[in-house]
Amino acid sequence: MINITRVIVSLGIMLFFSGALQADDDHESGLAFKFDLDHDGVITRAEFDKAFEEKMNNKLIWLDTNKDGVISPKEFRYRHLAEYNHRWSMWDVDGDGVVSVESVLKQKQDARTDMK
Ligand SMILES: [Ca+2]
Ligand SMILES: [Ca+2]
Repeated sequence: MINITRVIVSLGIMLFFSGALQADDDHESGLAFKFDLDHDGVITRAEFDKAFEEKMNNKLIWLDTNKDGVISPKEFRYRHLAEYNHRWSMWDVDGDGVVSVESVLKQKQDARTDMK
């Protein structure tokens, strides 16, 4: 029971942070395409639910690095630390250990402009 509780708590934390970090327009449009499983231009609730299930199952598999069926806090931290380190290396281009909020916002804006 303790492990199940841990997984549920971890999932809640994971969903909160992934939502907080990725909730922007690009992410929403990406999700819309992903959730339209049969690519007919319409997302049904059934497609939405199925896409969510697949996404969560894939994420659970990804998080469970030793494949024992339990996601430990160490595994959870390990996977997300890699993502955060990658993000930091993208932000701190000159490697001086400091980034301005303005430069981060500018990078995001430049990335959007490049995509257009
Ligand atoms: Ca569809
Ligand atoms: Ca595990």
